[in-house]
Amino acid sequence: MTQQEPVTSSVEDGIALIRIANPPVNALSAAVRGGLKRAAEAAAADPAVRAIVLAAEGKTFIAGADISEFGKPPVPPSLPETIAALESLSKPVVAAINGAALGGGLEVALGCHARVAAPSAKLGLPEVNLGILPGAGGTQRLPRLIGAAPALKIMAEGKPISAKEAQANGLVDEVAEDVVAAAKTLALKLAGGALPAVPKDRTNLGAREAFEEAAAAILKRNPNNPSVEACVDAVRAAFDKPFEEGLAVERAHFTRLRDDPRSAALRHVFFAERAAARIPGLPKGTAARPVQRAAVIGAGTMGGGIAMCFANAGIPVTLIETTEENLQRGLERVEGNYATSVKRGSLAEDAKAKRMGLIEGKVGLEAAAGADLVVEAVFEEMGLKKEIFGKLQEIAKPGAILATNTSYLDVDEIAASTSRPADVLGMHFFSPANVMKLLEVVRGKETAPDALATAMEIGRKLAKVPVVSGVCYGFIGNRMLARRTAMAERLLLEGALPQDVDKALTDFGFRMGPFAMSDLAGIDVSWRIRKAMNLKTAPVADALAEAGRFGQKTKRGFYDYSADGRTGAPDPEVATLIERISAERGISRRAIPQEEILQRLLFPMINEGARILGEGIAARAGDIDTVWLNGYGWPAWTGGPMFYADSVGLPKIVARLREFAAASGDTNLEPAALLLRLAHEGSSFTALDEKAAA
Ligand code: TC6
Repeated sequence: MTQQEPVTSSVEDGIALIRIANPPVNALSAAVRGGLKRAAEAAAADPAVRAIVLAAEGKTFIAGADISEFGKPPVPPSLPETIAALESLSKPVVAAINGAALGGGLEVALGCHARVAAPSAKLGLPEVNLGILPGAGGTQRLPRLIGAAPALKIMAEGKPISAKEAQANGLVDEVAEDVVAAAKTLALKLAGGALPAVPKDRTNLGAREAFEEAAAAILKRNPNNPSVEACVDAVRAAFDKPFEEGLAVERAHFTRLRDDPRSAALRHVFFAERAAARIPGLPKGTAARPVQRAAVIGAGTMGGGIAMCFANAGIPVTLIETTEENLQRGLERVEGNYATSVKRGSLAEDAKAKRMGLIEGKVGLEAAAGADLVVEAVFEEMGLKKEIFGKLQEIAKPGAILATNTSYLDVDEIAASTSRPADVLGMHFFSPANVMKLLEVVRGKETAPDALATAMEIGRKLAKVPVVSGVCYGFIGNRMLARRTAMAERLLLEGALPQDVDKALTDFGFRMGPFAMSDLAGIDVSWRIRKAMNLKTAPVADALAEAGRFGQKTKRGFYDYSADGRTGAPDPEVATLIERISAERGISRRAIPQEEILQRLLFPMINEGARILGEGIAARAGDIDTVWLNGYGWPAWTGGPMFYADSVGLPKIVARLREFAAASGDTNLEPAALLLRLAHEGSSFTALDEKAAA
């Protein structure tokens, strides 16, 4: 089979129609760049060509540079050279933007003389999300086209704008359903006249003060973000330097950032998230079951949040409770959450009404009968869950998916309480469910392939990042978290204070440390669970809870919140309490260096991640990273726990774990078999994933 040329060109009625066809998203691979440059040169040389239209096949215009080429030796022509070839043509080039024009894709369109976009098209410069900045003229052309302040906003936020917005700010000249036809008409109109290229001077930049004001606000919102800082610097160069010199400033930032390990980590994040959507072992062509209507059992904080996810995605949902009173309380909480969004300006009043209209409250399990997907979100109590699933086998439609939102419990045991275990799986949302992006989809041993495919597809429809996990206590995320939690307590007993432990993690890049998090969630929640299970694993947290220090809600927990109810201050009383518990246990306290604290918190989690991978609970190391990045606030520019482990070096982690295990006598800290093997072979988690994908 001959491979289709990624760029083709045909001439008709004086117009050269250059088409890009490089599925799935028309990324600007070396072959596309080469094809574009040759097509531009051929159009320039052909006397029959009066104008050029640049179009693309599929639903995307161009998704940008081919990210998989970063980190490999560059292949000419470069993207700036390719764009220069289009821009320097003496015949008009019009971009027909049929779908997303992102990054280098928008930069190609900016190198054209005019742009027509479909109403559904999205235009953006999302490079900051990959730790870089636009590197093919975007930082110089966009400000000169629409003004420096609005251009900086687009590139620093990394969020695409709609065709309508792009027309309003002058980025596109026309919005049309049939972009190719409209672009042809426009191209012929421009032929023979002066070409409306992006001005190379300061005409359109706007007021310098407005730019500096916008830049200061953006830098404040994005502290220590090298990509955003580079965007500001490059756009500022548009005021201070001629066009070509501005391009050089941009290029220098681009190559520096592209070669920074933080950008490599963010590229890993991009591909890991997409790889997580592929389910190993799923028969080819497995189709998802249709889901027209959902039901959520339990209108607590979690159940209400899950119902909101369905309503936000336009899927009607029945929210089910046992009593009218509980139901009303749940519905009021949902309404209150939407009202807060309206007040903040992130949701229109009519959109709120529409979403509330999609949520129907009902008392009694029978109301689940109409749903294609039922999500149970009641207390973490096996008996209760089994009872519900037992009843659902009669109530739910044949073929309806029966999902549990359990965070820890055995999905196989729950599935065994029904006569239809093939329909059962876990859909583990994270709190607050309407905000957090992670969805762990738990595959039971009997779960049918199409049930799994359905949960993954629905997850994406709910704007979540779904990751498949096998069945084990705590699944991927909470199982690893348990290692960190246990170690955090141990560090307190050995000499650290809550603020020392939290600081190690916030300095690493987490928004919050484990103790500040505990105070926010409520220390009493896990205390009650430990009491019920007769666990003595967290003596400090238990002592605080017993003293009525439940965290922010009682103004005291690991920290003192008496100042404003939200800002935690270190509390000498807590230090005294911890010192007392250490003394009672005969532990002589010592000052623990920050680096040791960090390693003792992170390395046991990585070790548990290796076990999870070794047991096949997670299919890829990248899946584990995706879980931690989207559900637990792991800093993206380190790539997630397993990618970070590779960057630290697996032999170093093995050596430190052995030291921790020897010092504590805790066999859990002994390096996992898979970690040992990879370290011994000089391999890495990344290499393991690559081998599995090949
Ligand atoms: C840049 O342009 C810098 C320029 C300066 C140079 C000097 N490259 O997301 P999906 C793959 S930086 C390579 O699931 P959707 C993706 O991995 C770039 N591959 O689809 C997946 O592959 P798989 C700036 C890419 O419909 C498949 O395409 N641009 C690229 O939900 C489908 O992807 C961006 O950051 C790429 N650029 O969303 C935009 N893009 O099937 C990145 C996608 O083997 N892309 N793939 O797993 C996106 O935001 C989205 O893909 C989308 C389509 C909105 C275009």
